[in-house]
Amino acid sequence: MAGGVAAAVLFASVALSAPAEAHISQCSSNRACAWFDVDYSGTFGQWSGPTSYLSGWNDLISSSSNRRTHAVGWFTDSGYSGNPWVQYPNESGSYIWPHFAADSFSSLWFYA
Ligand SMILES: [Ca+2]
Repeated sequence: MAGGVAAAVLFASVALSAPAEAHISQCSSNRACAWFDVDYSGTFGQWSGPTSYLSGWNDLISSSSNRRTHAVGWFTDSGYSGNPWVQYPNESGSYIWPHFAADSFSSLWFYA
């Protein structure tokens, strides 16, 4: 009986972790995506082309994902300047201070 309880608890903890993982699936193919919070949570947005100023998103992004077939570059300043953070196809990540990418992206480039 004790083994059955332990198995039930383990199953419950796995089920609880699923929703956080599911958020990354918000990102559609051929898009670059971002979230206000780490671990692909909070306000979600996605882009299908280069964006010289991430209006409404400037210095607010804490995680991002690239579901294109080519790289994207997130830049810490507008107009594709400042420090670049390149993500190759199907790469994702969360950024926490003092990582330079934390709450710093201002523009987004789509590499060919
Ligand atoms: Ca910035």
